[in-house]
Amino acid sequence: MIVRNLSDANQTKRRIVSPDGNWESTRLLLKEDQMGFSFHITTIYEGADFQMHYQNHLESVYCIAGEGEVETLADGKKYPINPGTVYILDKHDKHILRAHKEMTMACVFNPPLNGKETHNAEGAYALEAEGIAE
Ligand code: 9YT
Repeated sequence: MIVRNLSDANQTKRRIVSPDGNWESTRLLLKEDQMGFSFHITTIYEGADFQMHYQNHLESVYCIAGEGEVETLADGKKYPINPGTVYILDKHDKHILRAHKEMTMACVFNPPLNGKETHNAEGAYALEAEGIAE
């Protein structure tokens, strides 16, 4: 069994701060754990408004706290996000995420992240990013 604690993980390389200033994420479970998915607790900072397109990954995002919206670019639909909302990018949907208030999200990625991923110009994560090992 694997047991980890968010406060402890925040003090390690599991915590990644996005260079674009929109979010930070602590990756509690990664590819090296060999579970077939990764699990992250992500903070989207208040006022963040940015586009993503996970061409290489499927992602589920559950809102624990905060308030915002997600917009799918293909059809222009906007969905409010509140605690209890989950959005599931089952079609590698290109989307915009907006945080009206700081949001705390639990995120699952398949395939799992390696650890150091941040978004490329298209808002995707590369499949072969660096891991967190020393
Ligand atoms: C909600 C979302 O997609 N945020 C991007 C960060 C991602 N969850 C990560 O890198 O951990």
